[in-house]
Amino acid sequence: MANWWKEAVAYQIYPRSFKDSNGDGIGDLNGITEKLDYLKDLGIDLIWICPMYKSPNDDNGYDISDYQQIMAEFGTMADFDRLLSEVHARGMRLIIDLVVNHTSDEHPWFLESRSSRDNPKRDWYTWRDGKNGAEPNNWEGIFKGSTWEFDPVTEQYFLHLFTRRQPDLNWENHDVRRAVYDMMRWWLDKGIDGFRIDAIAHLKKEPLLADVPNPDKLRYAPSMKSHLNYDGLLDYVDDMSRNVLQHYDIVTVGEMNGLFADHAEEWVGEHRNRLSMVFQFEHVRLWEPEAGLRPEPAVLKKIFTAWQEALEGKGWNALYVENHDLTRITSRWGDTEHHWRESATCIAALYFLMQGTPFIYQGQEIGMTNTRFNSLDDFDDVSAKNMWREMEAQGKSEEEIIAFLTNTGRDNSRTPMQWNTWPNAGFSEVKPWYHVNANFEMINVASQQQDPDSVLNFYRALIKLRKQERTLIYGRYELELADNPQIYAYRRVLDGAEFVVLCNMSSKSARWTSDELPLEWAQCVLGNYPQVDELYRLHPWEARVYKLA
Ligand code: TEU
Ligand code: CA
Repeated sequence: MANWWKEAVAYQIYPRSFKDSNGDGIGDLNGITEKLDYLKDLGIDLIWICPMYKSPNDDNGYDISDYQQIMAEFGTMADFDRLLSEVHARGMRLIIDLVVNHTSDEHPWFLESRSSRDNPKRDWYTWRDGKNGAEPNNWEGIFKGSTWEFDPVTEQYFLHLFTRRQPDLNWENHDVRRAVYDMMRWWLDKGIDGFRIDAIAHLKKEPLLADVPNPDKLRYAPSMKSHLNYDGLLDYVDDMSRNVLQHYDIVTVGEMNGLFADHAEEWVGEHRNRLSMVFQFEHVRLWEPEAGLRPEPAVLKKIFTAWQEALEGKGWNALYVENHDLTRITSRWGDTEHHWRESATCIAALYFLMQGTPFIYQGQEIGMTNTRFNSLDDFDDVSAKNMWREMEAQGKSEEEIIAFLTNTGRDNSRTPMQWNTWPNAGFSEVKPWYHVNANFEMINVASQQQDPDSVLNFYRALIKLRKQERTLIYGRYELELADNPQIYAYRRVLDGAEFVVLCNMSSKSARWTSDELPLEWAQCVLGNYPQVDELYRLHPWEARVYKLA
């Protein structure tokens, strides 16, 4: 079924690092408004902004202390209303981050809950007695350490899957859900166009909160089995859908780690009335815990093809390769040393033209790369700092820790947006809250606007092509050259129209034969090399798109 959000190209904004409008070094809502023409001109239809709510910023806004106020550093509610109406005035749409697995420990709900054991909101969070003078169970949190924090006021522990300043809401409690739904309606009635639902995979916890198996005798053991996509989670989604989502023409994207293609239809199947799309994690967690390794094309083929086939005619994919929790894709999958431009554009063609709604993370469209860290002081992210402590306790050297976090750290994608060659990359007139990547004079929007062969102009061309060709939106996906070890190729087919996308995912040239996949030069409608010579050979990281019929 056709839908506006299926035809949209989406762009994710991390407000703190996008554009500072008032010279305090921190990105803000008015900064986003200033750049709407840039986004419109790029071809963006849908904008997702990461949390802009009131927050003590323990986890950069993912710890919310008031869902109905704007973080002072980002501006005011009037600024938000203006942003929303300026987005709509340009024919674009805006979705916001719904962070309801947890609140900040400064949220009034939590302040009440912690105040006494018999407070009416006590049960809005999960409180338990300790066990033998220690935590109620042995769960390790997502950001390391225990998932429990002792609170001296009432001498019990509260549950937090993320930082100790992000206590988990108790979704079993109906009053919690009602309060969340009221808040959601408040935003929807304001006119926002939907939600990206944060950490939705973790809302449901194993009911007994029992210890997890701990064969290695760790102090705290990996606990995902007890709260990642746990049995019964879909009941919460149905409840939210019945009470809120179904009553609006909106788009929803659930952040769904722990979901695999074989169950994807249950989440986004059109007749299920649950979510529009999910951000699945299979292609971004390939190499855990040995982060930083490049996946073999064969592995990517397997994952993407499974998702494409699972949802064909049934539901819709969210396509993405970057976000604020991941390292930069050109550093991760590409070759920034020898083929920066080619690998940035090749990866773009690869994921962008599959069936689904493509999301671009700020800076991805200019091929921004990972940054450099020289010491612990260079890291800002709370999860990096926790990881540092953990690795230090394991006896790892400073060098090893820096190397690990350089390859995995979330700070890589949180450096300020590189707008031009001015001081601070044009992000701010003053020293930004976080360092600018040293390569901003080479990689920035202004320079790439001028250059017809830039990464930015390649994205522009991809977006334009997708908008012109229904086949590239709704067409069926078919894997081609399945056994080629370097080339990822696929076909898109719709009512007799056909496209082929070919991507050499390696730094060596790659061949195929006309028997395997016959093509003609005249059919080539887009490529990332200015000059191409051999029809059946691709240069390193070359990508081509062919229109067959
Ligand atoms: O990330 C949560 C998230 O990625 C988990 O759902 C995932 O299972 C986990 O990271 C596995 O390693 C979201 C936000 O994107 C992130 O920025 C926040 O820090 C986090 O939630 C807490 O709100
Ligand atoms: Ca500012």
